[in-house]
Amino acid sequence: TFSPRNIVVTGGCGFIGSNFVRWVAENRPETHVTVLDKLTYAGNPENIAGLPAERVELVVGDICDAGLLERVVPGHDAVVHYAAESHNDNSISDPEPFIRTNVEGTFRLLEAARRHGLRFHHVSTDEVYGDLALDEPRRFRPDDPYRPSSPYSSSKASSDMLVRAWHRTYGLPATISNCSNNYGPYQHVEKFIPRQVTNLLCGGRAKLYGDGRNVRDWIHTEDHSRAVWDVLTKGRPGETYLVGADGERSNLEVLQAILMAMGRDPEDFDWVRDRPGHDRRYAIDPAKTMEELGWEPRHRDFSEGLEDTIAWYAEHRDWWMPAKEATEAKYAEQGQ
Ligand code: NAD
Ligand code: TDX
Repeated sequence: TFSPRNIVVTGGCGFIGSNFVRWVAENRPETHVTVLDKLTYAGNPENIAGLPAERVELVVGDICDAGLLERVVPGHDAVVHYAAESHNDNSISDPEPFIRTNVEGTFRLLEAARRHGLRFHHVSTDEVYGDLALDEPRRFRPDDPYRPSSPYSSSKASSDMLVRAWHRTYGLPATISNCSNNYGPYQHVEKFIPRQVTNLLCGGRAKLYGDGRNVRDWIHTEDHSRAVWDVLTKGRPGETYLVGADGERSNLEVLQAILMAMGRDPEDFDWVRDRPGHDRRYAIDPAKTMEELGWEPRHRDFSEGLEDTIAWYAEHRDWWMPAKEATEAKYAEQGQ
């Protein structure tokens, strides 16, 4: 196994990256983390506030900045790459930053890792495989063909392909994980679960796209953090590992679970305009990751995880309030 002592975590002030940084600080105290984050609208230094300063350092900057990477990367033994533009709806209204950060940014990081001999772990998404029909008796597997649908997922697919090529051509010791939909604390209010929970906490209404039958495969972000650590330390370079927790649920089911957990009428929500090109269903077969790395999810009770998440948002109004108004104004413009 690989025992990294100094890692760069890109996007470590975002939702999933900050959960990973807090997991490492708590569970792997021998590992120093340098967070490299541009602090876009989605990045918030409060997400990693209060961690021991001798173990976690924040560098504010852009992964597309090759000069900055030359200063930050040397002296580290691995990059764990979370930084991305991550929201499908944003990628439909303005795709350009997705190409820049997700494609060009990954290219710059790969080059820096190659020059300075770092191991590279690339955090990606199940959306690169496209979507499944609701009744298809099949889940995504690592060797499935790439069939991305949106500007977001096609930019992530592009970045995965760069990583595969840098491994094959230059021998860069790189791994990729493709995870399903995460939920948990510190997720931006633009995303499905936090949006509904905070709408209700603000006295607004929940908003469901299309016919509500689209299926997402939910995993608690802490289970994702452990999986990324396992792939980084035990995964085989050149390999792709799928991360999922048997969490398939329709959006309507999730929304009604939120409404009921918050003491509302489960029919009391708005049907809104569908997302263009909306993927129907995602589903992960995590067998390889479980068998090869011994990883398994610990948060197996979705309704418990959801209730904890709702409680977190109820207790952290100061964290999400500043982003709420602008996020909803943008949705209102799009009829969503
Ligand atoms: P997020 O939008 O919450 O966070 C992204 C972070 O990256 C922010 O802190 C932002 O400031 C930073 N960032 C953006 N552009 C940057 C740049 N050019 N340079 C440096 N930092 C930059 O995203 P998230 O939901 O936490 O997702 C993190 C990663 O996990 C992404 O790569 C995403 O594709 C992947 N992923 C997400 C999910 C999910 O359910 N959210 C599932 C699977 C994979
Ligand atoms: O208000 C809403 N109403 C609604 O019905 C929102 C914001 C979303 N939805 C639907 C769209 C999707 O079917 O809920 C589902 C989940 O939506 P998002 O939270 O936007 O997630 P998704 O598009 O599935 O992508 C997420 O998982 C994979 C992350 O945002 C990606 O970064 C990750 O790669």
